[in-house]
Amino acid sequence: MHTKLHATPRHGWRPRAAALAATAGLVLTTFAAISTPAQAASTLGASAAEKGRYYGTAIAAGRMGDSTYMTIANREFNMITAENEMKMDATEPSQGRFTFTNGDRIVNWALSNGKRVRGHTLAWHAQQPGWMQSMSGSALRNALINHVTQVASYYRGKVYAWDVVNEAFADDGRGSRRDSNLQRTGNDWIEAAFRAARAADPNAKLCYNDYNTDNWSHAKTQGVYNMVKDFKARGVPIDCVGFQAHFNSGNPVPSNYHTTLQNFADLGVDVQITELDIEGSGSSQAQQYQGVVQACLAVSRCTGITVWGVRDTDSWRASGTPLLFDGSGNKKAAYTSVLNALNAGGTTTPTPNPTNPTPTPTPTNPGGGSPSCTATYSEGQKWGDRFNGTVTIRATTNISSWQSTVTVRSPQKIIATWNGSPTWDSSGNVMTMRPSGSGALAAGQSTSFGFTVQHNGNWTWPSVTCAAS
Ligand code: 9MR
Repeated sequence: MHTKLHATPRHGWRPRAAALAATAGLVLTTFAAISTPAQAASTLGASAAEKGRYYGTAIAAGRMGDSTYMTIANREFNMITAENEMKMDATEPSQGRFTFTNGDRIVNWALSNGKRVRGHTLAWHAQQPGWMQSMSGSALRNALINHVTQVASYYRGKVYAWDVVNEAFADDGRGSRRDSNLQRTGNDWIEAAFRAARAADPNAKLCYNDYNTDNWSHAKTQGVYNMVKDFKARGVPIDCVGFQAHFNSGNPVPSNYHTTLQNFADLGVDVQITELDIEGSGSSQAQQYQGVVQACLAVSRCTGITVWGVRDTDSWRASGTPLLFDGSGNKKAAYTSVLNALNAGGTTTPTPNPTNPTPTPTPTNPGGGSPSCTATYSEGQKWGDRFNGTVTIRATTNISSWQSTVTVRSPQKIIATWNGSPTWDSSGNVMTMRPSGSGALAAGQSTSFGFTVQHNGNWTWPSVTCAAS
């Protein structure tokens, strides 16, 4: 029905309204169906948001002039990682001199398009600036802590989650730490980096991020698990674990992925798939991509999935065609399987919420012939830290457009939206939602949009209003 509405040529309101009114019975039935939770979203980000999650990609600053790339990135993804621009060599090329130009290009584009940002990465044995590679001992430890502090402070308030430490475990089959100049400063270098990051940006989620940690039976997975368990036991600030998830035929998506994600989540951390790519093609690739979505949706603390690039040709492993769009920007079978798996939804455990009031429609412009509409809030899925809501906009007269305000109570925060174009007031508590296409509705017709609220302990429902023109 949305397509039909939007596709109608815009030449005057009356013929259009008459035509819509003539099919009012059909229209009402269709909209009733749309407002059920089974509504199929048409982009990865929107569909993931309906499940209280995100679907993201990595962006390279050097490709931001490519309009095909940017159009896909903007349309499909609602979480953004800088592929290289926020790493240590990029942000502190000489000691004490910080450069954020390219990181800022990506972060500002993401935030101004309503997307969130994963920061990648504050501490890593690779992609260190030359000056750091040759350092050791307490001088290196101090330089590391200063780097973490400066970069996390600079981006304070703009980053949803930081990969504080990247790839600190070895592939030695023993689950031990990787040797590196950072490791040689002392085994506590990882927790020191996490504490510095927490002090610099108390609201960012702090993640440990690694690869080859997807299979529960691998020693490396166990090594990371034991570190996270120890951190939680000793109060080291860690909020999440990132699974890079670089797969190929020699290292396929493990059948126990769900077990791995759930076991980590049970330690009291969020889990995220942070750099997903799967080499291959056709249905075998598509099935593996589907399996990753299903594993994440089955774990309520799996908060989102990021693919490591947009088109196959943008990938660090381009020859393995590991992504969701081909080199021309066409959707691959893998894309369709991801979208279908997201739309098929996941099972989550609702949290009891006894204090909610009964929803009351908010009439505006009651009576008279002036344009009017109502906004009705209904609750959606709930998770430990967040809940979804839907607002149904119903036209009480013929209207050519509408706008709706959604007010949340601090410390609540709206972290994702779908099926509308949001703007925000300066407090961040009041969102004004406008239709993303035509807002025209005939009297009695309705449409809906949705959003995710990170509740931070406050489960109060948002208040909603509607204004029509
Ligand atoms: O995709 C990144 C590529 O452009 C860089 O050349 C490479 C350099 O190390 O890093 C790639 O991204 C890596 C990520 O930062 C950490 N996990 C592995 C990724 C693929 O190498």
